[in-house]
Amino acid sequence: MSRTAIIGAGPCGLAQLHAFEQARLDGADVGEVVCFEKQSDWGGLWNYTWRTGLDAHGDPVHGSMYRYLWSNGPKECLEFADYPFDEHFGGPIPSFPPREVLFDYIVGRAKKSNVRQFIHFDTAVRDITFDDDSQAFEVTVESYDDRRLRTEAFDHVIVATGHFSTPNVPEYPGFEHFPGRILHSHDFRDAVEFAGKDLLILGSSYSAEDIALQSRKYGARSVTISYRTTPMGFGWPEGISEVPALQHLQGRTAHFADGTGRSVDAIILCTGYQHHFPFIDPELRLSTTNNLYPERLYKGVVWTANPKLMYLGMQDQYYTFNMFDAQAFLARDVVLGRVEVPDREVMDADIGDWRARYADVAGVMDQIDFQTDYVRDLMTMTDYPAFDIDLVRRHFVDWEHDKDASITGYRDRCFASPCTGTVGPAPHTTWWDELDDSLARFLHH
Ligand code: FAD
Ligand code: NA7
Repeated sequence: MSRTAIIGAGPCGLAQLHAFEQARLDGADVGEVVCFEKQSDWGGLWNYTWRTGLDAHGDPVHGSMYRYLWSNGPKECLEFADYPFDEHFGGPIPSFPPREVLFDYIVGRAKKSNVRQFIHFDTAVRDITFDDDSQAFEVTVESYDDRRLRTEAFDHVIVATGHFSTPNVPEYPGFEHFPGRILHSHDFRDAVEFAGKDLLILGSSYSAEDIALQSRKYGARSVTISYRTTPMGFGWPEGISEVPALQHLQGRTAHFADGTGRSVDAIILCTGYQHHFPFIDPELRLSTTNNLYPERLYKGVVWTANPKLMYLGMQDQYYTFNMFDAQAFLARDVVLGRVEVPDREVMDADIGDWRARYADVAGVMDQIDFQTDYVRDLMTMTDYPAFDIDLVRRHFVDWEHDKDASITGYRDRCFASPCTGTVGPAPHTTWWDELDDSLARFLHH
């Protein structure tokens, strides 16, 4: 019997288990599918943890999500094509739910497809190698229960461990003498900690934008955002401003490239993450920056040097859950032999074509079109149910315009489902005024 290992039970790993289960229900022989998850529950980043640093077992904490995190894109852009929001919540809900609501949705489909039985929780994958003689992978895992290592053979391995967990932590002159807290966004948990403080944030992407906004929303006295390359340029609310690159610190005072300086109490490094997979043999290990089309992955999924190895969700992400689904259906069909992987040269040429197009991508609208076409391409390869992807593309474009119009108001907008057409109602309280991020408050106010 063929054996497939899935590493991680976050949105990607759960999408993979779901994809196999759909095939099994249709009568396919999917062999044995085993998922290893180092945390004690599923949901990946959406499974909130208060912990930072090391987990209870001495491993790095996976979670990077924080309190008061509302979806930063319309939920309609990530809807599972085969499990609409209407089905899960029994009626329309607003377009920008908080984390707990999206966690509930992700887990809802996983419960419906009854995949928990395939997951070994509290089990960390420590090593993955490929044995040329047996043409199988050797996967070494450690169970936290007894701390024993065991090695099992698998015909296919699907890596779904995410890439927003290992922080990229730069150092600037003066950090070592700064008389306040310096942390990476990976370790940020509760904005209330910074109430009344003057905060410096480094970075100009999603984490910088969101952590700046919510720090101010929950009471920071001022937030200064320092960009390295390009400012975000939103119409920031009073108390938030953008300045050029940090040069150095002198005591509490941060000095910037335009010659200005600010006294700050704490520094949050929203400087992104590393694709870091120390548990994979270097020969099999994806090494890439955070971009929309990593090298060496055919269709963004199949490891060209050994197509029995696949990676999910390794791209930078506009699309999330529905893209993960489309990838998982492809990975499943490669395992089942329903999709034939072409020769290495053909795969390399295909990757070359995508990356050549990516080199010409300029700006967010091009990026949205690029990833839309990528997902569209994936969907031609499997029977993942159709959804109105042109509508999703338009939603992303509108969302970008909404953010430019009001960075504090874009989460109050309403979008139509690409699966059911249902339009999300306006939230009962505008996002800027809403402090309670609980599911109960969001759904049952
Ligand atoms: P993850 O969610 O990271 O899950 C990976 C799983 O693999 C984890 O459960 C982990 O414990 C497990 N794992 C890792 N290593 C091992 C190992 N060695 N052995 C066993 N198990 C292992 N997306 C959106 O659509 N909307 C948002 O609003 C949004 N906000 C975000 C906010 C933050 C702060 C971050 C960091 C990301 C956000 N994202 C958002 C993007 C997010 O990447 C995806 O939504 C999604 O969580 C990715 O799923 P994944 O399964 O690839 O990875
Ligand atoms: P991103 O999107 O990878 O962005 C990383 C940011 O960090 C980006 O603005 C970089 O600036 C900046 N950066 C990187 N290194 C440095 C140094 N040394 N100094 C200053 N600035 C630096 O990561 P995010 O955490 O924002 O987002 C990741 C996910 O989390 C995303 O999916 C969200 O949904 C939540 P650059 O433009 O390269 O100059």
